[in-house]
Amino acid sequence: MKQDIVRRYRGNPILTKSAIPYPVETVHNAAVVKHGDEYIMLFRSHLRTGRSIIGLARGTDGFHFTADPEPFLTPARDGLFAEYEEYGVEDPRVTLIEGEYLITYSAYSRNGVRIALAKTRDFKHIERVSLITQADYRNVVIFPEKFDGLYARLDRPHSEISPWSIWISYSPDLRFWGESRLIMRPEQYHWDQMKIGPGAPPIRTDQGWLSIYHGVFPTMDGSVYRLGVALHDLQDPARIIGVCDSWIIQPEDPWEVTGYVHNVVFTCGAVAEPDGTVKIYWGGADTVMCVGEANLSDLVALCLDPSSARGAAH
Ligand code: BMA
Repeated sequence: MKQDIVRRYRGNPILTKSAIPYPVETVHNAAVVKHGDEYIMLFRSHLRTGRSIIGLARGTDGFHFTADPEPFLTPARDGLFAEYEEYGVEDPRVTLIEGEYLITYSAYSRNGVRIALAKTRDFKHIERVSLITQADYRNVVIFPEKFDGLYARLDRPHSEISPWSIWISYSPDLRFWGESRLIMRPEQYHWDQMKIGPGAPPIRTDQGWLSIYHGVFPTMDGSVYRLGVALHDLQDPARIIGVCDSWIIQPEDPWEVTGYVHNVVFTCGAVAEPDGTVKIYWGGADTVMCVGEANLSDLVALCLDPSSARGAAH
């Protein structure tokens, strides 16, 4: 039998609400990074109000995690951030750049959803920096390197005219972002036809930046969230070199098929290991956290090989 491109960890799900020392209903859509000897996981949890907070769990092997006694990030209580986080904080992504971990997360309020940026060096002290989008944006992932002196991010604005697509934007200082362009759109009558969005922060490989993104397909039984891969040019990340035509993982395990939202695998983080593998973390059915492993070179090949790639520039 042909081996799956993403090898699910046999111990999935790796983190569930029963392991969290404060009351939560879900543990999902987590960012994961290596910090010193530890893997740090920032996960989203629904409270019984239906609003979300962000917790922290840590471990040493990337598979076993223990949650800290208190949540990591809850809605701000005063100032500008309070105004925009009133309905909760969701789906964190973390990028290490120049010694600082940049955390982007969705801030929900009566004004809509926008993206906030916070930073930390040690996952103890966290500083909110700026609200870096207007309303109707989600899924901001920052590249771990600058391009011609500018920070770069992939993002996903909402539109009533165009299917929701992946855009790129640049910034000199992480506060002011511009030069925005649409760089990848959903494909008609295809697993990602309804909308796509950035997932894990891009990973540098010799052949390009590997982006693991999500794509959504509408069915008579609701939407199905799956993950795909695309490769961006190393010097010019706005240039897509190749996209795998197929998804790399779809909801199959019972905790991915059934849960708070059925049929969802959704990633906010992946960790590239020195041995050429990558640990991909995903939320199952917006309820639990899962992990799987893949070879980076296999994912790159899927984007580039004529037998599996969709081709250049969508
Ligand atoms: C998206 C976001 C994600 C969620 C997914 C599936 O729109 O809300 O946080 O995992 O839907 O419900």
